[in-house]
Amino acid sequence: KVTITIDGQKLQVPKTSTVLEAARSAGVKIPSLCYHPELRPEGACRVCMVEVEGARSLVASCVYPVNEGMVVRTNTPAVREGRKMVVELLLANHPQDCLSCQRNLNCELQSIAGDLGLRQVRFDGEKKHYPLDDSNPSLVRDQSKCILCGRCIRACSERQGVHVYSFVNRGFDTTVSPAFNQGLHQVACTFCGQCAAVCPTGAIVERDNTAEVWKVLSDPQKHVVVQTAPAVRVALGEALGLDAGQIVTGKMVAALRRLGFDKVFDTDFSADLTIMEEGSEFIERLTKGGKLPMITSCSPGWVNFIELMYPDLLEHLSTAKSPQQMFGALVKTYYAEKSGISPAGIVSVSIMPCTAKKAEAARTEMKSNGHQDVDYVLTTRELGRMIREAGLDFNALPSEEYDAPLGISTGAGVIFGATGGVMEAALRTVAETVTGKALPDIEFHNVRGLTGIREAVVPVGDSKVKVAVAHTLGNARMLMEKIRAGVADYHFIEIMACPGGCIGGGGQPAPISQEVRQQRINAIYQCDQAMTLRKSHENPAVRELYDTWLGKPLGEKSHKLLHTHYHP
Ligand code: HC1
Repeated sequence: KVTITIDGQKLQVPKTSTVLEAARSAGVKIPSLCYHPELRPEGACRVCMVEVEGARSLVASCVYPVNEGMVVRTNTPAVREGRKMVVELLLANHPQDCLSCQRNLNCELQSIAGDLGLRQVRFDGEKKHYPLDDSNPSLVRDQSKCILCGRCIRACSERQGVHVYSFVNRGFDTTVSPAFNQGLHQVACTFCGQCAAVCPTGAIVERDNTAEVWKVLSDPQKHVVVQTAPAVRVALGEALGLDAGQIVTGKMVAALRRLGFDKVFDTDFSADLTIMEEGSEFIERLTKGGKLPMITSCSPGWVNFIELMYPDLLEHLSTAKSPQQMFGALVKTYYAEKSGISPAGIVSVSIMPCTAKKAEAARTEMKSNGHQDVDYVLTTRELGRMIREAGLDFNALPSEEYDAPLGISTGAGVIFGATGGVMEAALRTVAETVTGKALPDIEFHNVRGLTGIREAVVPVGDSKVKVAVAHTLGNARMLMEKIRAGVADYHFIEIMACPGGCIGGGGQPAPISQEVRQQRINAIYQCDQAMTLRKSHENPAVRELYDTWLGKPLGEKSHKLLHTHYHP
């Protein structure tokens, strides 16, 4: 530890701290833009400048290390003036269209300008004009709003190991771009949206599909059904002013009804169904000698990643469609038949924490009965905006229940939303199916948590099943390299593209920190504990589906509707 003084306050801080970390640990607020607590600091924007006694000029606190006896001032006329100047220069060539920007009221540049009391921009700089990159179903990039903080570059490289972005050109012409200025659909982008999750401005955002959804909601000829992903219920509140980790399932259902959806269903139902299919596939591979380790296939960012980076390992992927897609397939077939509504008149919408889900739904093979399984995917943030646009007082809404039967689910379905949850849900069912006996304890704590890669050996009947769980694509890459090298002795692996699993998805309300992820995860397990049924094979609606319509897991109908293939 070293002793430093910040604004007259004596502090003991770790000697490896930067001035910014030391200040923030003492509750001293220093604005920052290029700095992100989970990414390597770069010191590029200089908004975090402070005065350090003895230094020749103001210093960027995010990269300036502390040392014994250091005296720091964060609020002097020179500091305030310097920060204002930096922000004015950023605004001088920033489009002044805040009121119509998707990030209005949730933009870090806007908040800092507000906090600094900026009332005029003294410079009228030349504006940058770049074409929008809206070449893909998931993300839209507007480089004219980019402030060159480089957070997207670092998130994509350090966290995801994908390296789509880099700085290109020099001086005023510097931009952040994929190689050769190509569109995201032309490069190895997985559409995970972690770039959008860390972007401080509106330079990278989800493709907004709310207008299309409003349109079908007001069309009396359309029967519009909606499914909500497990992780949305523990994060939507944040988009509407509530604290992180609030469980808002009932209010969300009520809000969706008020928005005009004809049926409000739950992706948790088809998460249970996924366990039936994927669990049976795993047992079959284990007992009859299929490709192992089997790897989960529900995270579309991850599926894109393995298709792009490890096509030689695609046989390891479960062929089960994701819960979103299984759900969509059932809506246009089972539900259409049961309710007597023509599939052509049904619009299937899903609310997801994920930007890659938009691209997944648009895949050409994701069709049943000749109809696209899922017509529109909205992120949690888009749903938040629709609720605000409709003028609903979210907090005052009553708690309502999902519609039956596709809204009936178990605790195993909801834990899909947290890293390790799919594995735990699968183990609950696989262990009981293999042994025919009830598990004494259904909670598998060794696959939970936020460690990047977790491993466990789980007794299943007479065998010992070795499992691994990874979140973020950087960690996924480590496991894939082990498989490629022939040194992975796992039977079953769960991979989720985003940090923390879907609760930390690229479509969730920002900002997301490790603390926020933990709060959302705690909420997910609370939802599980509150359920009467907590194992997928006990879901009565899933049982009825198999008994009356689908036959058995991995049966002919399941194969046609609920399984898929991949593109090397
Ligand atoms: Fe997910 Fe899944 S858990 S992928 O994270 O398997 O997005 O929440 O909906 O499909 O169920 C996302 C979440 C989600 C699917 C499920």
